[in-house]
Amino acid sequence: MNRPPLPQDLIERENAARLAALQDEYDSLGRALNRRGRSIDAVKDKVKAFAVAVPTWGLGVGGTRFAKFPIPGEPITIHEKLEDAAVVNQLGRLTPTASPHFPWDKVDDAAALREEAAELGLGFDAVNSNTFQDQASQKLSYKFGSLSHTDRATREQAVAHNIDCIELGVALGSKALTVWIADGSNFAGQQHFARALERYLESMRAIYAALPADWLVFIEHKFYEPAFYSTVISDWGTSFWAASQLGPKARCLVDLGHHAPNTNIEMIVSRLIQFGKLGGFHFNDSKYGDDDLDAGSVNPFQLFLVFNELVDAADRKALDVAPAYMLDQSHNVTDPVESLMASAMELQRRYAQACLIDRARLEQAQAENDALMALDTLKAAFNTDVTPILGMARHRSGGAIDPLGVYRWSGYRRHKQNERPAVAKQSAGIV
Ligand code: RM4
Ligand code: MN
Ligand code: MN
Repeated sequence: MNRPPLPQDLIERENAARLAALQDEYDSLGRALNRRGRSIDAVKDKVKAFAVAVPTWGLGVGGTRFAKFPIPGEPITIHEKLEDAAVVNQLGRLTPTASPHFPWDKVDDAAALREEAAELGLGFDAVNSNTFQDQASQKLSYKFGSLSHTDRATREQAVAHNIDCIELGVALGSKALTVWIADGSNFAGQQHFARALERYLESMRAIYAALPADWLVFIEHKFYEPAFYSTVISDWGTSFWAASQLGPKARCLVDLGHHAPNTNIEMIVSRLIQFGKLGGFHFNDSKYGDDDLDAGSVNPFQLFLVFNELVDAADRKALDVAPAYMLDQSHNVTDPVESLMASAMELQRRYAQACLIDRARLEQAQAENDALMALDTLKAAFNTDVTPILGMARHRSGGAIDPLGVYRWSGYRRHKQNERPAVAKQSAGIV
């Protein structure tokens, strides 16, 4: 980090005031874990290596389809967004990459953007294409679909955009493309389900053929919205089928908000691991639909259960590639920097707890059909307060023991008000 956005000595000063208490709590938890046969340092080292990408679009204030309420000092350009992403990473030390969205983040000189990010201590994760909106310069409309459109020329335009994204991603140092399409229908009979999916696959074959050798493509499913009757890539089954047809570089991406309420998402994760097709995640939380709320803010136990599957699979060496972790949230009522820091730490917390699960005890309970003991084993880990482990991991990585406190104390957002023009327009929309 050659150009840290916050003075590092501010972090060190704040840490110095908190270190003795942290060490005391860490040692106490260490003794408790020791009695359970676990080494706190081993868990801390795992936690220290944990990383998740922030979405560039999540750094701006989000909105609903009714309104958006901008905040003073909000980042508008990709340069400002990277600066804010660097704050998230400097304090939390677990979000070293940003996942860009094109054409929103498009710049003329991608190599220069890569350097700019590197100066801030950031790299780039998967690039995201956008064929769910029409751009000013665009010839053909996506109103009735993109990669699965009935019109060949429209499909070709959408394919070309995805290939552009790959090229930009190569210049940025990314290694994956995430494709989410809004294609679908709003009325029964509007679309021939099978033909639409065939057209999608044909388009995806062209995109797949343009992938560099060391790249992956992530297929993101979503069961509704903005198409409210049917979507072309509606669920993990369809995503799995498409990824299987395409080949080994195609994987399924699970956005936690893209399922019907009460869906057993952790089981979907297990299935995709078992079938060798899990590519990555868009973490967020939801109560009703694709709410894009902060990860773990509604259902932290579900998040823990997802990490249970991931840790279990890693222990069994059942993952051929490490799944890509990304946040995909819309921050409508909070400061995005705060939400992203808190969400990333929430993931790290559930991961740490999943590392604490007594797997031998769980396996024995399962073998003996001891349902209560099985749940108790999970709950013993879930109920462990791992805050000192997270704090120590951050401190050892140069981050803040109390990231939220230091961020507020730094007055970062206030300073940015003077540098960044106020957002005049109160437009509705996701970003
Ligand atoms: C979609 C989906 C995509 C994201 C857009 C902004 O619902 O989650 O991943 O790129 O929203
Ligand atoms: Mn998503
Ligand atoms: Mn979504």
